[in-house]
Amino acid sequence: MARHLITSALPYINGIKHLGNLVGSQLPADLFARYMRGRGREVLFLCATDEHGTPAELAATKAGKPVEDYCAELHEVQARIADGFRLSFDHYGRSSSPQNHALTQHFAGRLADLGLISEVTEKQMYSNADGRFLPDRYIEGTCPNCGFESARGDQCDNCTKQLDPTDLINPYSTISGSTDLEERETKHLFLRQSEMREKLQNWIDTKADWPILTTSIANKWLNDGDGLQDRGITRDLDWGIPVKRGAEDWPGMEGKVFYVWFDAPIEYIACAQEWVDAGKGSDWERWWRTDKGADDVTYTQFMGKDNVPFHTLSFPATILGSQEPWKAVDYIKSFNYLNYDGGQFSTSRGRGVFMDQALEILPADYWRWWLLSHAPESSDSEFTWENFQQSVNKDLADVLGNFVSRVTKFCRSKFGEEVPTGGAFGETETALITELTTRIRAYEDHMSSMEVRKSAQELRAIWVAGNEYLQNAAPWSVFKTDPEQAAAQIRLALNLIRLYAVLSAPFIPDASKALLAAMNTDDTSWPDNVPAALEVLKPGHAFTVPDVTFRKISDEEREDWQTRFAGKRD
Ligand code: B3M
Ligand code: ZN
Repeated sequence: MARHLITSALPYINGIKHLGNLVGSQLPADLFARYMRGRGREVLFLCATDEHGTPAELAATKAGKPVEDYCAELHEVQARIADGFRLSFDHYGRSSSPQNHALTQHFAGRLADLGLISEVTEKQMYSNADGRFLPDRYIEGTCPNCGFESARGDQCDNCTKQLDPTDLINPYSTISGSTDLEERETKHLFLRQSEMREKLQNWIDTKADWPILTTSIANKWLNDGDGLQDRGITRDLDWGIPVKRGAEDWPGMEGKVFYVWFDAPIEYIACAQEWVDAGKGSDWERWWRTDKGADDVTYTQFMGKDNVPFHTLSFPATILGSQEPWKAVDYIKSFNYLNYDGGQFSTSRGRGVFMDQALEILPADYWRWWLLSHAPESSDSEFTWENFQQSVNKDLADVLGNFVSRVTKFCRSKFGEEVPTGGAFGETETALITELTTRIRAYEDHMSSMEVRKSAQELRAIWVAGNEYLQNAAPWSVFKTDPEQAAAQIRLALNLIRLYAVLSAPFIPDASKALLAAMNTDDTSWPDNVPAALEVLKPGHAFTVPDVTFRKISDEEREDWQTRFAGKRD
């Protein structure tokens, strides 16, 4: 049976992520991992904190802490919050791990041996006021491509173009704000991506099934202007993985570190080693080496669109370039941006809801449901409090929650807290089973092709079908004339609750658990056969009426939150 290696883009260590970050990678990756496990597939789901580069250094300086301490602390914070959102990583690693140091240095040595790394003496921006070079996020200015005024030295957030600090118009230091900058010579390593252009183009051309969003970005960088550019993979920074050629020193590169985007994707592999070294797994090579069994692994990556160039070009240049039998990605699922209430989420301005705050106001399932059912797949999407309130109140409270409560309470009052005996299924039941069968097969298709919104829509339709059945069957009136038939109807409805728990688990894992507990079963078998799945809970099986599955959001709460998250987080 196919095994699934799943990775989410690695969140930067520099603070707590907002809901836009969450829905762009970690959350849909979790949905897919949970679904595949639910279908009985073997899954290795990995994520880690991305700890190097200027984002980490800048955040540590701001927090007044040594960067190692800052990273260790924020890793724990992010791991705890990920847990709060029920992100079911098999391992949550750290790109600063010894495993990643060794592997990154290995790749650099290997690529150098194969002539794919060049040493270039180049001009970099030096700040006289700060007494240092200003790589990447230490420098900002106007984007030469789109005119965006706070483009960073490594990439423009507005148009996603990868930049060099020297490309920026009107540059300034983000440390001191100084514009007293000059170009000074320094030596760096470059990955000769231009040499790899054809190999990469051929590889991308085999990916006809990838989302257009993914391949169009890759093709743009492969073919724009002069074609794929060589990329600097080292930096004049203190914090990072020291530049070495395998285990050997690299003459002339003393005191320099690898560029964060060189070592971060390598952490996808190193993370599997960490997983083994932490005693959670026994063999990482069977997931990552095609000569050690990884040939039957399907590898899927999840990320926001701004990360696509690095995953379709830079990282593949590293692993294909090494000519070693590494497992390459099979499918890249990329996302557009989630906006916040008429603007953008902004980490620097504290605009929007951050992961820790979200969990302070409502449990994870409420957020998971809204975010996934509104995932920015075909275009950017927008979070508004009205929309959030409406989806929670309708989908979760009225449709799913209400079904559970009506069925279990009615049963308790008429038949007691056990699955009633007697009666038989008739036409209405057969019709429901037919509809559910069609819908469940459609849900499976959408889930396995990672169509997140369509999956959510189908799941909701499956919940609605149960409600409509209950409405039409009306066991509360049938009971007065034909208690046997009402018993059969309620038996079916109780079984539907278990079925809903199984199908909904990837979206709302906590509610799913609570429903299974109330139904007093740990049978999570997938409904390959729907009629059989609706007879798992036998007559006489005891259950309990669960607490409120989902509560409604009031207008006062909505207004209060709207004001609270409008800006300036302290
Ligand atoms: N940390 C960028 C981001 O969080 C970056 C992803 C790395 S994936 C190897 O958006
Ligand atoms: Zn731009």
